[in-house]
Parts: sequence; structure tokens; C-alpha cells
Amino acid sequence: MIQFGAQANSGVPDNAASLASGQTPLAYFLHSNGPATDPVLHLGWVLASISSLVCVIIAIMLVIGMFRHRKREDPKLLSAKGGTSFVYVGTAVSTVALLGISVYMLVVLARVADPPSAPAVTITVTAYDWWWKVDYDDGPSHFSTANELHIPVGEPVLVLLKSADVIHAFWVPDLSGKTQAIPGVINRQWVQADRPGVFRGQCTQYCGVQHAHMAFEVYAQPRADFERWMTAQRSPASVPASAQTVNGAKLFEKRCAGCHTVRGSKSAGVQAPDLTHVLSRRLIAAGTIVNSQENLMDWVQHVQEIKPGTLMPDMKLSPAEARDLSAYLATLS
Ligand code: HEC
Ligand SMILES: [Cu+2]
Repeated sequence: MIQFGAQANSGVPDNAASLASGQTPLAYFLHSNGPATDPVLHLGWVLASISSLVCVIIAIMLVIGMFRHRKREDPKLLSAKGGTSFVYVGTAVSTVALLGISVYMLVVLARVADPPSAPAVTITVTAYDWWWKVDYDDGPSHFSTANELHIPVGEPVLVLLKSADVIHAFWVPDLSGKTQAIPGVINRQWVQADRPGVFRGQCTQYCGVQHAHMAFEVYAQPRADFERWMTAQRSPASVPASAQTVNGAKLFEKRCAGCHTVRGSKSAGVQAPDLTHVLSRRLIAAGTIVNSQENLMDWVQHVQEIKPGTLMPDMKLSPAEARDLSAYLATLS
């Protein structure tokens, strides 16, 4: 059966293994690895410190008040006069503090609203129940992948966010703020990574039964590696050569092409992840399982056990069909 959280396959940055599927993305929400999240993280710490300080001051005053009043029964203490100056000072201090915090928050908002310079890459991300379509480039060099964003390290990247069905939200705690993907609207969110690595993202707007299994990964790579990845993804799938892969391709056209595309073949479905280079992905089904030859076939035949309710049906295959299809999928690297 499926191995949840198994080790990564090859060709991915170093810390990929430590981010094996199944690990909670929210464990990273107090980390920042880029300029789109640094100011927000600092703001969070400043607000948390101020709130803690206020709690401590109130607690101390409460304790002092309790003991002072208990000792003396001086009617003057209870008169309004002694308290009013304190109320004035208290109001003035909190007004100044709250105004200061508001200004600081507006400054932070302005700093994270737009990238500091023109984006180096623009990626269109479309949220589906329950996976992410990721489109690079317009025109002839266009290609599409799923649940995986690759970006060059140290460069601002613009993400245009769309939704194909309901409202979802895009969030990579390490790299970006949270932005909703709304049907009929194109929202903008920028991401930038200061160091190479794999950063987990997650849908953060409840969108139906498999919302929890709607994760993705951002691969921040040095420019040269990023370019290599782009070039590999742009190429169409290799043409099946052996009898078995030819049979597998035919089966794919018959059973899978209504939903899936493999560029370079006749399969051109648009309702599901593009499978042209499915083997190049570390995880499948929006972070649900690790990608491997065995898991792929397990997925195809037992989808509804692995991700119940998802919009792909269990595919009933004879053992011979499964072998042919598996051989064909193995060519989609
Ligand atoms: C009715 C439409 C439909 C059909 C038919 C279909 N699929 Fe899918 N498939 C989907 C959808 C939708 C997803 C995304 C599921 C998710 O992640 O929740 C998916 C996901 C996948 C994935 C995971 C891709 C990734 O990167 O996460 C693979 C592999 C896959 N399908 C293979 C197949 C194969 C092989 C066939 C034919 C035997 C097939 N599918 C038939 C709709 C379909
Ligand atoms: Cu969701």
C-alpha cells in the first residue's frame, strides 16, 4: 500500500527530505525566508511583545490594588479624584501606542503589497478542488504542471491567482502572505526566497472535503537549475517506443485523456493535472503521497481510498492493462 511520508526521489534540493509529505506546514509559520514575509513576522513579534507587556502591567496593578485597598479603609482612596489623572494618563499612553501600531501596520502592508522590483518570473496558479494548476509562460513556450512551483532564488516572482470552482487561499508561510483565489477574479501575490530550498504551501480557505490535502511545494533554485527545469518542462513527452508503452499510451488516450493532457500525444484533457512530466514531481495528489512508480499505479486504481471524494474515479484495470499503463507512465519523466 501507499507509504505516507517516505523519502523523496532524486533531483530535488537538499532539504526536500526533511519536508516529506505529511509534515504539518503550519510548523513553519514562525519562520521567514524572504522579503514578502520578513516584515510581517517582525510585526507579529512586536505585537505579541506589546500585548504581553500590557498583560503583565495590568496584572501587577491588579495585585497592588488588591493589597493597598485591603490594608486601609481610607474613604479618600475611593473618591473619583485620585483615579481621574490615572485614567487620563492611561488613555493618552494607549492612544499613542495604538496610533503607533496602526502606522507600523500600514507601513508593513505597503512593504509587502508589491515586490521591490519588476518580477523576474510570472506564474499563473489556478486552484481546483483539490489541487493547484501551475502555468508558466504564454504562447508557444507555455507549459503546465501541478502542485509545484519552481522559482529562482533571490528574485521576486509574481503569482497570478485564479480559481476554477470555489474560493481557495494560497499560502506559503515561509515566503508569502495569504491570498484568496476567487472565481472570476485574478488576485496577485508575490513570493521571493532568500535561500534555496523546498517550502511547503497549503490551501487555507476551507473548500470542501479534501481541503486538508490541497498542499503544494515551492522549489527555490539557483538561476541555472531553474532554467534547466524550465527547459525540461517545456519539451513534449517522448514518443512511446516499445510495444508495451504503445499499448499503455492507447489505454491512456481511451481512459485518461478526457481529463488529463500529455503534450506531444493526442491526450488533451483540461480538467486534471497535466501529466507530460508527472515523474519529475516529488509528490502527487497535492502533497498527499510521494511520487513513485508503485504509488502512481496505486493512486490510479485506488484513488478513492487514498483521497476520498476527489474528482478522479478509481480506474478499474486488468493486470495486463495495469502493466502497460505503468510502463507508459514510466516514460513521462
Ligand atoms: C474524470 C477525470 C479523470 C480521469 C478520467 C482520470 N483522472 Fe487522473 N486526476 C483527475 C483529477 C481531478 C486529479 C487531481 C486529483 C487531486 O489531486 O485531488 C487527477 C490526478 C491524477 C494524478 C496525480 C497527478 C499529480 O501530479 O498530482 C495521476 C498520476 C493521474 N490522475 C493519472 C490518471 C490516469 C493514468 C488515468 C487513466 C487511467 C486518469 N488519471 C484518469 C481526474 C481524472
Ligand atoms: Cu481549501
